Amino acid sequence: MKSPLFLAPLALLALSACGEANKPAAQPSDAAAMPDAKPGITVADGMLSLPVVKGRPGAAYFAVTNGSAAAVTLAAVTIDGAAKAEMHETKGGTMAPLGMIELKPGESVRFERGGKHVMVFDLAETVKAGGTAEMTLTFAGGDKVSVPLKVESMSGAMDMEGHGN
Ligand SMILES: [Cu+2]
Repeated sequence: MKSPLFLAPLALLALSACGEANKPAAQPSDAAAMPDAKPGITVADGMLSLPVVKGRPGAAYFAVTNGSAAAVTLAAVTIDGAAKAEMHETKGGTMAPLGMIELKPGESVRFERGGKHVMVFDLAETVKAGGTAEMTLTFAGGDKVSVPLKVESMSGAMDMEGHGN
């Protein structure tokens, strides 16, 4: 005669015993479970260059500096409003995907036109010149750093990343 429903009233009791039971979305443990912002990492000159032709990829540029005492590894880049972002490097007029990038203590890496860059695919209509888009750098181990990118339109002459599309 055991009913599986027997446990349900107990669970409700346990919840309301916590006191302010009216805020189910804000558990204190959620904040503790979030990845910490990577300490000592700074990002400067963040910029998102919109594609000249709608539907083609844009490119993001920034400089990241490891001000911590340990080497860090930049594993991935994501940008709000973009379906996908990839780290690339242009060399001799052609472009190749970049793997993870290690930064030793004190080291900076600059993503810039004609060099390392982040290719940004399928940008949403909401990403407009004059606005901002949030970029998140994810490091090996799961730490993240988010910064706003200044969104700018790219002049045709500067569309030189060599992707041939
Ligand atoms: Cu590229």
